[in-house]
Order: sequence, then structure tokens, then C-alpha cells
Amino acid sequence: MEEKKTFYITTPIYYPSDKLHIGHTYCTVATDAIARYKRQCGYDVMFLTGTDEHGQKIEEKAKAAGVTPQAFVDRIVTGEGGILDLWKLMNISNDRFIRTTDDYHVEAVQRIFKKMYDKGDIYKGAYKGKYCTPCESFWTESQLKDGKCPDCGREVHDAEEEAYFFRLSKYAKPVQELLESGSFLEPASRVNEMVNNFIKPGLEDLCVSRTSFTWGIPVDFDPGHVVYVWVDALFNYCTAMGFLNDKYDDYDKYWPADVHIVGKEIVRFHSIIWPAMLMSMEMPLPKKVYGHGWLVIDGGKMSKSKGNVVDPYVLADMFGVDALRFFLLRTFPFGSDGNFSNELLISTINTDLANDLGNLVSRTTAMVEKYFGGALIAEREADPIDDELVEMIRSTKGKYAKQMDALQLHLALEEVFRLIQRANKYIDECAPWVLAKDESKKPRLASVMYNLLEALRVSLVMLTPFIPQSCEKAFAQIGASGKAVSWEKAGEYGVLPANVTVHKGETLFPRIDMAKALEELEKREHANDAPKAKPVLPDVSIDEFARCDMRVCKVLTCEAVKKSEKLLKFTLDDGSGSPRQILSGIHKFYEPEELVGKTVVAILNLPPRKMMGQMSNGMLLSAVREVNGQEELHLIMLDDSVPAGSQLC
Ligand code: ME8
Repeated sequence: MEEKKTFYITTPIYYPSDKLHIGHTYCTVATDAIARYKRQCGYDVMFLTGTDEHGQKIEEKAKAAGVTPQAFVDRIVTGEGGILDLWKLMNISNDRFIRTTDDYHVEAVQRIFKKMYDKGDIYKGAYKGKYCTPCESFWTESQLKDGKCPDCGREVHDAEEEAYFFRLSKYAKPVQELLESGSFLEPASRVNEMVNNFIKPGLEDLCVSRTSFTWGIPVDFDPGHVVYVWVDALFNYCTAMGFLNDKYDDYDKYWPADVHIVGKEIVRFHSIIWPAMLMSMEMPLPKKVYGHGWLVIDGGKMSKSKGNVVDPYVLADMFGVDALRFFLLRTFPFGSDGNFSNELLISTINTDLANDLGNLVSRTTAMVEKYFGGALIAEREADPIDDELVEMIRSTKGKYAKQMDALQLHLALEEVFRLIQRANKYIDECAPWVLAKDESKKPRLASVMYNLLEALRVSLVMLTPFIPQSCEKAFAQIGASGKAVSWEKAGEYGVLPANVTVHKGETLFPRIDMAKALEELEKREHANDAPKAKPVLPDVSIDEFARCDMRVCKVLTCEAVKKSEKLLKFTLDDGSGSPRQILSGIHKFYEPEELVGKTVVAILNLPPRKMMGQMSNGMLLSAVREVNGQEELHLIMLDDSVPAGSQLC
């Protein structure tokens, strides 16, 4: 058997420093559509994505959250609502997922770094910068705030830090040649930008190790240094295939990558630094780097600090995963920036999916049911009016494929929608409702219906990479399965059986009421403004936890403490037989009368404490949260059936 041709495609690996937004989703959904298309065409596809987990930024965020960097990234990558969940929700069909903290990657990067060092392409030098002594931090000139330390605002002084450098300058010429010949970097406009802005002014050697923080891959032959995060990150594309490690064995099969899909701001790393390092390693170069544009809001990039990030979870929940995938790829030319707005999203769904595609499916299946009881008759009668539609059924595939192969996803979709719109027009031209009135026109009516089903079949095959779940449902509705829904048959007419049977089903894309949806979105966005719960504290051992004696208590009496606005005095039955007194500063939230008789929880073995002259022997447990700057407190109360003295564990 002939071996399938391989196709290796990657997305950037994402920083797990915050929740991902619709801009990140855009990149991954686009890559997914290309990967699905290539699989359809018969390629043996390897689609890689992952997370880029090292670096100072993550180290600082973890510190601020009071957790270890590993715990911090674990939560964002594998935690609920994290990156893996998002890709599952968005129906991303990646074949592999790499985390740069995976052991095999760490070890392979150490070997790579050593190889370039042994070759003389990495050398030890000094990184000149500004130093803040109290903070013990190195800064570059551009990181300073008004010439002072950006962290503490104090004076900085010139300093040097020992660091390793990669001889990027040595590769300036071959990299320029690579960029200027062929189609290594696309869109072509990005080539000039790279050559004129970065290579021609002179490529300087690149600092590839740091000693000012520790959250990175250690340089194993020089403790104290960690590998620069971009060196670590870029090699993911090879280590994930098994390069210099035993975890996988696919390097020979898939490397070099057919295409790296990346956002425009990281084109420089992928089209200059990456090929230079590969040249140094004497490894084959990827065939293409494609730099897509950004989704912007009011002309500016989405960013957490600007508060304009759009949550893909909210949009997918309100409008459906396929509708969101479709909108992203149909609306914006892949190589350029696109202005995101909720209005545009809703109007695209209504126009293309509800009106054009959804209506074509529902009108066609409804008519086949109404006029033929669901199954077409075999006898058909052609008419010259069919010719244009039939020709489009045959020719759209070629035009679509040309655009898909050039990664012009929006233009590929344009071809499909041309066919869908033509089919809708054909319904009006043929007026099946008139044909249906005349029994002798049944064969003609059957022909019209058949042509519509064929137009739908080929359109849906081409839409499958974009809206896979909806296409599966639509195929079932139009009675298409097996070979008929294959790529191979997407440019042929006459594939569905003559007696094809339809199954009218649920509406695929209900029309969205713009005003109502915008109002709902507004509400949900504000719901997201609510403060997030505090980060989880560092781990305690089970033994430490077990030393806290927490028990169920019944409130026997409760009264306000004189001269105190906050304190309530409780007498509690803790199950021991003698009453226990606890003071609690919760008067702002509860009146004493409402608590008598309640079943509460207290920690009993805290050291006794005197408050307003009274002893408190323990503490009542409450749930606390800050909402809009106000503290909210809820005393923990249990069902009255839980007996006093029951221990919490
Ligand atoms: O850059 N519109 O990670 P990242 C479109 N870890 N694309 C956007 C976008 C937007 N508004 N915002 C972000 C990194 N992206 C590195 C990559 S690869 C070896 C290392 C895209 O999480 C962005 O352009 O900051 C980039 O391609 C991707 O999301 C990941 O960004």
C-alpha cells in the first residue's frame, strides 16, 4: 500500500499566564481547520499545540499568587476552564500537546543548548544592563520607568551579568536569503518587514541564558543559568516529535514541519531566530511560517490590562462552538488584522449560517418530505436551468482547495457560500411549489430536489473542517453518508443515490435576536467583572491539616458584646458536655437572635484569646469573599440533623 504523505502543522505554544481569550482561540481554530482539511484530503497529519510554561513572567505571577510556578501553570493548563478544557470545547483536533515543563522536553533542550555551545555558536559573555540593588534585579534600558527601577522606583546603576549568547549575527546572511527566496515566510508582506527592520540594521547576537530568575530550564553545565524562554519554546516543535529524547519517535517522519502558524508579533522569532538556530544545529528548516493578523477591538490588541479581552467560553455558550469557529474564519482575512465586535459575530451567524446555509438545509429537506414523503423518486427530468448549479457543484472544490492550500481560509469559505447562495437562488428560479401542483411535473420536481441535495452535500464536505459537528448533523438530514461525504467525491455530481431519503431534523443555526443577545452578553461580561476568588495557598501536609480540631456545635445562646460594634458572644454545645464560649466579630452580618439554635462549625484548638475582656475559646468558621470592595460573610451552618461534637475531616 502506498504510504500517505505527511503534513505537520503547529500553533504557537501558549503562555499559561492568564485565561486564553478569543484572539488565542482564533489562531488555534484556524490551525485546526487546516489540519482537518489536510486529513480530509488524505494526508497523515500531525497537529501539535501546547503550552510555553517557563520564564520570569510566570515566576512573578506565581509568586504574586502565593503558589509555586508549577502549581500556577498546572491550574491554567489542566485546571477547570483551563487551556485543555478550552481546546476540548472548541473541538480542536490536535494530535499532540506539549508542555515545556515536560521532562523529555527539558532534557532535550539541555542537550540542544550543549550542542550549540560545543559547536561554538553559543558562548559566554556579559549582558549589560541596569541593576537595582535592593531588588537584585537586572533591567534593560527600555524596561525602566522614568529611568528608575520599575519594581520599586529606586535608582538603578550600570551593571553586567554573566550570560550566554547565541551567534545570531553569523546567520544573518543565510537567514536573509531564506526569507527572500521562495515562500518560507507568508504573507509576503512580512518578508520586507523582517529584512528591513531587523536584518538590514544588523543582527546582534542573542542573549540566551538568564541568572536573575530560576523558573526555566537549567543550563546543566553551568548552574545558576536558565535557558532563555524562546530557545526553550521554539524547540518544542522538534522535541514533541522525539528530537533528542525517547518519549516520541516521530521526528524522522514529520520533521521538517510543513507550516508553523503564528501571530504577527512572533514572526520575528519564527522567521529569524528559529531558522538561525536550526542552521546551527544543522537540522532541516520548516517549509513555511505563516504570520496571521490579530483580532483587535477598536483598533487595539486585546489584552488583559486593557480590560478588553473577549471570553470564548461565553461566546461558545451563547452562540455555539461551530458558529464561533465559523465566524472567526469566515470574517477576517487570515493574514490581516480583524476588528472584533459582538454585532459582527451575530450578523455573520444570522446571514451566513441561519439564512444561507441553515435555510437551504431546512427548505430542501422540508420540501423533500412534503412532496415525496422523505424519499426521492428515481425518475428525474433535467432542464438547462440546472446547468449553472451543476457546473458549480463540480467546480467549487478546485477553487476551494486552491484557497485552502494558500491558507486563505476566508476566500475558501467565500467559494462555498457562492455555491450555497446559488442553490438558494435556484429554489426561487425553479419554484418547486408550482411544480408540486402538477403530478406530471414530479420527475422535474425530483430533479430540482436532487440538485439541491447534491449542492448541499459538496458544500458540507467543504464546510466540515470549519463546522464539523454541524456538518455531521446536516449530512444525516440530507441522507448523505460514507463515500458520499468524502473529499474525493466533493467535486462530482450525481453521487447521492437516486432514491435518497432525507430526515428533517433540528434547526442547525437558529436566528439570533441581536438586541436580546447583546443585552445578555453585556450581563455576562459584567458577571465576569466579579472578583475572582483568591489564589490557593501553598500546600499543607495532611498531618498539619489533621491537627486542626474542627467540630460541629449547636448555638445555645448568642448576645452582642457590650461596647463592641462587631463582637457576638456565643455559648456553644460542642458535644463535650460543658458549654464553650466563643467570640466572633460578625455582628455586622447577623443579629444574635437569628443564630440561636443553629448548627455551626468551629475550630476548637486555637489558643484562647481575650477580646473586650472576655475569653474566646476557638473560632467559628465562615465563608468570606470581597465583592465590589465590600466583605461578604456567611457563617457556615449545617443541617440540624448533624449532632454536636461531630468532627470535620
Ligand atoms: O507568543 N489576535 O504565546 P502567547 C490574534 N508563548 N492572535 C492572538 C491575539 C489576538 N488578539 N492575541 C494573542 C506566545 N494571539 C509564545 C509563543 S511559540 C514557540 C511561543 C496569538 O500565549 C499570538 O499572536 O502570548 C500568538 O501567536 C499566540 O496567540 C500565542 O500567544
